[in-house]
Amino acid sequence: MGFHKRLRFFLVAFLSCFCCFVSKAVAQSSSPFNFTQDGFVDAILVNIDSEKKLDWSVLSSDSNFTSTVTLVGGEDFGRNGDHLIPANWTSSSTPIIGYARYKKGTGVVWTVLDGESARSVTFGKKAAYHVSGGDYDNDGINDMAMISASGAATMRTNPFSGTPTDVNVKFSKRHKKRGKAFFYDPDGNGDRLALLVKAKNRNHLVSYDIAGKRTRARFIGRNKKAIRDVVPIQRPNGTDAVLLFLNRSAGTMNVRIQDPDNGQILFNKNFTSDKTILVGDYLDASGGEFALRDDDGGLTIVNPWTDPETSTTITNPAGVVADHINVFTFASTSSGGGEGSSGGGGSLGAVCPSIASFGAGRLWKPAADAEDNRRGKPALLFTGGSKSGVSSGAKNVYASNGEKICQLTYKASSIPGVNNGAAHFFSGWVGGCSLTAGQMASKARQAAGNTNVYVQWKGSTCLNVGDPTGRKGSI
Ligand SMILES: [Ca+2]
Ligand SMILES: [Ca+2]
Ligand SMILES: [Ca+2]
Ligand SMILES: [Ca+2]
Repeated sequence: MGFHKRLRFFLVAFLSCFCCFVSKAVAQSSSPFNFTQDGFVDAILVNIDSEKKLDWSVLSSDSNFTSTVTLVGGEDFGRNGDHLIPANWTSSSTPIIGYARYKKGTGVVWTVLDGESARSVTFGKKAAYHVSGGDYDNDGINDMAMISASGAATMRTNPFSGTPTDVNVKFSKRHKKRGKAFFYDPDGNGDRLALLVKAKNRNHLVSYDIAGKRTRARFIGRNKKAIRDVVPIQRPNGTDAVLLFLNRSAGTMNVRIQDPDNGQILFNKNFTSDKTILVGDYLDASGGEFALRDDDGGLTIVNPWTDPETSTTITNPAGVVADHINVFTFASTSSGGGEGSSGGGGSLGAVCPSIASFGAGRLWKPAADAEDNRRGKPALLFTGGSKSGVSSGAKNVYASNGEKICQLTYKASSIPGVNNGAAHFFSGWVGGCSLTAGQMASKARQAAGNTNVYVQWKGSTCLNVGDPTGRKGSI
């Protein structure tokens, strides 16, 4: 009897889960990352296994993101710390997975899984912005782009299919330094490689098309707060608007969508979830949607094109959810915005203008007790007032000379309320440096002659960890 009861419970839970989602119409348009051929983007799911390797799958759009589809070759493809570059690399209708990794003496190596074999292309310098997800020549196949520290930029079409072609353009060095790289398609003629440049009064949007034609628009509004991400989002008419993901105070994020021609604000809302943002055509409603990863690990997909906007929540996907748009850099030190200035030492004061000690609500654990790659590696936890205002961006760990030696990345808790609802950052999570405390200490000694390290906290304040192999603070 007990067995039957349990079975029925599962069945009811399963059905009620299914009922709350809208049914999908037939495919309307081609999608940039659609494994299940239903016309809608699937969410990419990555897990790090105990050997630090990446296991890939997708949350399929045709199951309303409730079921996981395993990918052929998706087991152990890439490793912790790699940047994800899943895209239509070889055909406009078949997305494949891939990753980018910096290799000393070689450059940035982009590797994709073409059928059963991995293929690699070297493209881009360490300090450049690397942009994956754009299609500049509008053939439906993903292209590579990079903007180097000098502002010199290259769009490479057909890197893994046909004959690669490079188109070189030049942004100003100042724009590269102050800008966020992305791409967008304003008119259906292909993506433009773009920088959204923060300025005192108005932001500037500077972009190049594949023919090398430059456009520049002034944007309504300015942002005192840091711009976390800039991504394209498809409007109901099929062309792209520009979505800005902005830091606000106390764990609040602002999502703003603007018309790329004149900066007109099309959508503007604050969200208390301050986590990752994904963009894609996930739902049947026309135009693209954006998705936010919540505190409790759930994923909320928001359709910004209805008034008021509508949203759908997906419960706790088991892994890191990603989309096909990725802008990344391998620069080893970071300036104020946490993005891409070129390498070199500097001083601790440049990266940590103010320094605090570990007090209540802040905890440095030298060895996390998680089951996966996080195990035995440092974890950083914040609760209460020490947690408020802490962004979910990666937290850099610096040696005492200001050299970045590691980064910890945020992981939403799979068990709400664990450790008093603490925000967790790990060395061994996706995008983290994966060093143990002992390795961190020896890296700090190499850099600065002592084992003391400092970790970013909130705003421009860092916490003095001291020797990373010891436990600091309490929650
Ligand atoms: Ca799909
Ligand atoms: Ca594995
Ligand atoms: Ca292309
Ligand atoms: Ca849609």
